[in-house]
Amino acid sequence: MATITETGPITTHRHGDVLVVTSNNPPVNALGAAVRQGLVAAIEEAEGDEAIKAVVIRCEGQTFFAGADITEFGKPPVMPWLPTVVDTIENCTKPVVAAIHGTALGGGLEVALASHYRVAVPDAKFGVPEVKLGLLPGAGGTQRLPRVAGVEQALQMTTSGAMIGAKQAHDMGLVDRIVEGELQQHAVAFAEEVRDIRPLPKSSERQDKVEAADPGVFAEFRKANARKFRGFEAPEKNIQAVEAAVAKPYAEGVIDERRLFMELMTGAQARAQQYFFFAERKAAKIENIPEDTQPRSVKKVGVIGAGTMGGGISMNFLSAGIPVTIVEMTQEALDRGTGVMRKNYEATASKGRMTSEQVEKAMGILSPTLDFDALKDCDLIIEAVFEQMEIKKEIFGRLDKTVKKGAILASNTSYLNIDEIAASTSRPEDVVGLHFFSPANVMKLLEIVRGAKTAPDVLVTAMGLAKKIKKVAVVAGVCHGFIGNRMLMPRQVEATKLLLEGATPEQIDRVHVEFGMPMGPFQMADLAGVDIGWHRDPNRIENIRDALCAIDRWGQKKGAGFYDYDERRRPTPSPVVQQIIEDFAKKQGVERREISDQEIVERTLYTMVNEGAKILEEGMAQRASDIDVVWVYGYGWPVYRGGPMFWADTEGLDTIVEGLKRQEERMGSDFSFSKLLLDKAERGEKFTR
Ligand code: T1G
Repeated sequence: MATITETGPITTHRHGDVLVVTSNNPPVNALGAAVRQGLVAAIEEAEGDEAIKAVVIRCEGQTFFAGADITEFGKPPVMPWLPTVVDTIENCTKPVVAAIHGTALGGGLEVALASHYRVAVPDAKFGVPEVKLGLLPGAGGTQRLPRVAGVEQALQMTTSGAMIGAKQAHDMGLVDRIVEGELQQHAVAFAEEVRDIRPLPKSSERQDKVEAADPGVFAEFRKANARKFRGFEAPEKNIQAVEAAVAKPYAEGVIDERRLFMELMTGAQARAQQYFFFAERKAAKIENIPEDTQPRSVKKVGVIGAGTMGGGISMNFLSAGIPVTIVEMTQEALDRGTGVMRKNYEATASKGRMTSEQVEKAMGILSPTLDFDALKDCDLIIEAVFEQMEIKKEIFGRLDKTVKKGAILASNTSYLNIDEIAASTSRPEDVVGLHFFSPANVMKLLEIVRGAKTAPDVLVTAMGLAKKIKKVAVVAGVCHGFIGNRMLMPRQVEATKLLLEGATPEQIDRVHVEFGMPMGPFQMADLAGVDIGWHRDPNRIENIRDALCAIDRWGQKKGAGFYDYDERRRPTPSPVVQQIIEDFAKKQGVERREISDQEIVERTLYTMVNEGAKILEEGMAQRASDIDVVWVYGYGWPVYRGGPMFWADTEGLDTIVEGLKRQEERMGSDFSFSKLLLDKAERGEKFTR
């Protein structure tokens, strides 16, 4: 099998009368300029040699093309651009077969769609995740996908960016054949089968599925997804591009696609979401540890505490196939905890996101026990008990005496000092914080809290485990609240003071929701529980929160908190709460006044940026983009704004400083400027560019 040509990452081999075109462009065969040039050269070679009767396009390494090369974005385009490449493939006069393994994503799926046929291995995945980058498939994907897979599937895939499996792809007509075993061999055999079939099946010319589309599908789809797409620009433009595929022939529709793509590509949201794509991956890199640090082996996990957090944490490991020994103090607490875990799994299964076998498999590797010593051979133990330092120190002291050497001892504490906890053991180098966010089996964020003595391999192990349990992990330093909750504090302090000064819970929440947050500070308090951290003494009323808790207004779970709730938990402003606020303001002699939305932004969002700058200057986060990853994944910061620090750069740090200066007097001693923020603003620098 002689190598006929090599154009950069693309090589071609002759197999009989089939030309096999191979891309070898690690790590994910991104469709960079050299790959695009090589693909066009390969098609020209096929056209120019009448001995070649068919073409197979395949990739070496982990995956078929995973999309355009995102690192090229924002740089001057290098020809040929992808639309030209895909049209060259489709216009080849000989059948082109795409041989797919791994993840055919974005431009990769567009290359496959432009090919006349597609064969795939059973575990191949397909998707058009451009919407996650604030874009749309810009190389004919919005025009070919509806023609091949149908309009509804195209709408789902382009606006969610979610991957689908090979079977689903085959059932919708996206894949012609699923092949077991040697993919290249099967693809060549398939090419031999179809080599003389004419006319060639061109996706861009298929009209049956777009003509069959129900005209009302677009309005229904928009209505059904309005909440999910709120604030985002890309989903709507994906829908418009698919609408063009229905309304117009390919040659015209693709012009609409190009226009819509450029509108997105040049917009702020795409820049923010592309920044975030790399920010998320950069968070996995741990600074100041030896490059070759190896992870410890973790085959068995122990969890102490079967409450909401302990149960949720356990589920993450069980779902990844890692056995968990869960310890409680009483049989009743243990049974309740494991019962909740099973109920959560069954709820997931009822939504079709898990099979009942998977539920039994997960629950089957859970070992509930009252015996603390059962933890002794665990490789990682995560303490998830009451947020009280003395209790945690006592537990870590017991762990130190009980568990094998080399085990990692982790606390799920959300505020407390990991170094102090570590000091209650003889092995502080094995102690780390693993701060999960509630509900722990759902929220993707994990803060890995690096103690002063935490060993490098403990951090590397934690980071590797995070990926295995599908979490996005960020390394945080030891300070009160680490990264996320620490930035939450100035927001909560100022939001509460604004209530006394004249704002209402619904005004403050509205400002945050309009900004793009899923909910505002008071809606969040009602959801999480107004009573979290309350001293539980109804006679001790020192602030608005005490006053609400004292009359059982603990939030949604009590049907009342900062808001009143109906039986379907729909919130309405509460005159009782308003009266409590006004009484408090009077008692404290606070002069109430009209509060502008802008003041709310400056005192709750700008102060978060200031706190983020302090976290950076104290070395409590490795980089500004890590702070953004925490807030997008931990609190729902709108990813189309990139995260607090990226957003601050977009606003301009001088604007942030000016706003804070306007509010400095009102904020009083609760506020002090970050020196780093002032210096960067002064020098016209940014945090994230
Ligand atoms: N371009 C450049 N680099 C990429 C890349 C891409 N498309 N995808 C991944 N990488 C890098 C990534 O930064 C990391 O680098 C390494 O590869 C491993 O990635 C016209 C315009 C494919 C599922 O959005 O979803 O096509 O940190 O850690 O967990 O319509 O990467 O090692 O230096 O994520 O195994 C559309 C994005 C582009 C796919 C693999 N495609 N990538 O996951 O590895 S836009 C995407 C992924 C487009 C056209 C439009 C995942 C993956 P480093 P990783 P992984």
